[in-house]
Amino acid sequence: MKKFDSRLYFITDSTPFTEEEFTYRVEKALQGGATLLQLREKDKSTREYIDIAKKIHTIAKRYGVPLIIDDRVDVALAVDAEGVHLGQSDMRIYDARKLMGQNKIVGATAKTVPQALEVYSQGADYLGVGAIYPTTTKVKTVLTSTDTLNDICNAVPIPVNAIGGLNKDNIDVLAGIHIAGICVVSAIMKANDPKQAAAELLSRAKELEIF
Ligand code: TZP
Ligand code: MG
Repeated sequence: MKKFDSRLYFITDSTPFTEEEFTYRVEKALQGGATLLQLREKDKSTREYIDIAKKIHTIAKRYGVPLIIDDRVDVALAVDAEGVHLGQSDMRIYDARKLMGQNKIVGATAKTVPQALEVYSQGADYLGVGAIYPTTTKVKTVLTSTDTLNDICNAVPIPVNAIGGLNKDNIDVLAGIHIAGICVVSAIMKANDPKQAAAELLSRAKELEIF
């Protein structure tokens, strides 16, 4: 069984940055303590996605942090990333597992208990659940209540991460829910100091005994 630490799962958004600024910010987030990294590209060609994934993978390996590729099993396989993350309209978890094999991480988005049970039964290794708060990150999503998040945590035996609009000043709502970690984009990506932002998120989560 592959092991991974999803306490501070940093999901990227390269949109407003030059490649140099983007890779610099990702590296700073890793220095700040991000435990899991997802490369999330929505507008790049396949070739561009693979090229940036190779660069980000090289950086992530230096910090011993697994790289998860959003949406695309082919890109994940092309760069030998540690895993893939799939939403409700992406490739089915069952099919992705066949392609990725047992040793790679296959994550899934779930917004309801039935969705969580379904992707778990198909072989998902972890779940991303949200959006807990409204988000400014480019995403088609609806809000998921903390009650539903709690129900999902109790329904499946795999790690569950909360996502959506989370930052150090609002994660207190997650206290008492048995999540494995939090996923953030903006709180780190748009921070003046991504290293400090990552470190503060971790220390606030520890202070609140969220995980
Ligand atoms: N899925 C649900 S909310 C979200 C995704 C990808 C975006 C989270 O971004 P942010 O900036 O942390 O709100
Ligand atoms: Mg997707």
